[in-house]
Amino acid sequence: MRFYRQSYSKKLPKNRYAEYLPFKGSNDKIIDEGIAIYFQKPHSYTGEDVLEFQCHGGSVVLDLLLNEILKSGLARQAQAGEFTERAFLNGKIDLTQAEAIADLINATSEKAAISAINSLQGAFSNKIKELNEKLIKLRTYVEATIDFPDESIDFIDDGQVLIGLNELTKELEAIRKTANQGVLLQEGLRIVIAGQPNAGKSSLLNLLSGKESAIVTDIAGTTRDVLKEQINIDGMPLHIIDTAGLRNHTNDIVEKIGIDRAWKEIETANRILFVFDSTQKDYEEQINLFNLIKDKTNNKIAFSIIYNKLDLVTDFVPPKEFTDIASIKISAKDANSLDVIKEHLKQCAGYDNSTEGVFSARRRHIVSLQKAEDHIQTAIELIQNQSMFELSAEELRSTQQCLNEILGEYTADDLLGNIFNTFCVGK
Ligand SMILES: Nc1nc2c(ncn2[C@@H]2O[C@H](COP(=O)(O)OP(=O)(O)OP(=O)(O)O)[C@@H](O)[C@H]2O)c(=O)[nH]1
Ligand SMILES: [Mg+2]
Repeated sequence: MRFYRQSYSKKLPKNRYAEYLPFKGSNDKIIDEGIAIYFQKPHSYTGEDVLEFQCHGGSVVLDLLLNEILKSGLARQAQAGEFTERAFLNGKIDLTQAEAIADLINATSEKAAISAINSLQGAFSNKIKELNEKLIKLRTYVEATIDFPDESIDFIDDGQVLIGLNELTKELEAIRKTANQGVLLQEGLRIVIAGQPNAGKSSLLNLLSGKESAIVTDIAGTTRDVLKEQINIDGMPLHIIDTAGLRNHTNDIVEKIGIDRAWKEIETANRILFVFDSTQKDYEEQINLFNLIKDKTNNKIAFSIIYNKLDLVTDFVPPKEFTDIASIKISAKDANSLDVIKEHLKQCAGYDNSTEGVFSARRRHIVSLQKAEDHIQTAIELIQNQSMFELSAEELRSTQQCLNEILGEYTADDLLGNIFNTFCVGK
């Protein structure tokens, strides 16, 4: 900022015009030359006065310029996400749009980027705002029955309010489903491959990643450390984690550490692919291992059983203990199995191929939408069963609160802190 003032006799460039000029340091020496643009409030990203410099690339020039600016005392380095936070606080964007900016920057697939752009353009917020308006209308009728208990309110009497509330529930549900797709596109899934040594876990990782990411040998205990690969299936990001084969009887210190690490990864998985060595005659050990994983994860994580090495066995009969668990039969050595696994993972995640109308969303949105649905449902029951309008009105107030939370109205400071901390510096 300092150079700019010196070279222009302390005058700012014309509002919203790109001016080419030298950037001078405090000793009057030219550090670089480039473009300065002045955005007068409120027509800037943050809604405040902003002066932007565009200089040549390269970290040294950038550092020199930045140091001069900081030395001038006229500016300080922004916190992570501070520009976007200011834009939000100044009412330029709502919270879902602010989050969409971070999602756009972090998008790992084209579909994820498209969904973030849609949110940034208001696809998600507008839906919530529409719902909010409908809700306010319905609330008015319910509140009126409390304020004027002796009057007959037509909309209540002819059941229109209940019809409206039921419609609202359906709309909320539809938005939650689309939002779920948005979360999947942004976050993806953490998939941990687990099983006995030699079951073919690393071969599965290699098949999924399309390269020799892991060493594969017929020696049990080949993988000792955790191996991670990121892939995407039709735009859905998957974080695939290969782990050391799980067994008790090993004296190898390195392998033991690997097994400890494997357990840590298993505990934080969204889904565990339990690789089953179908060539083993006796299933008992693998069934016991599966049950151990299930117990250790408190039965909270979803499983897929991957029956592997099917190319080596004829007339394979899966253990009856696994009948109710999602499963596929593959050969990790056969490239044709790749489509089978991908289809299975998409199906398990509930991933919809089409991105028609999809918008980026966060887990906190899903939680708020679910809470809003629950409150409306209770409100409906209270009216339907006992005409308890006061309690029902309270539930509808809470519904609105949940919707407002999504847009960032009345949002707790610590939540805002969490959201903007995830941004990179300079946005
Ligand atoms: N024929 C056949 N061989 C397979 C298949 N999957 C894996 N193998 C072989 O089985 C052996 C073990 O495979 P890995 O992928 O290293 O098994 P792992 O589960 O990672 O083993 P650890 O890292 O020791 O726990 C290797 O010789 C692989 O080539 C398969 O589907 N068919
Ligand atoms: Mg391995």
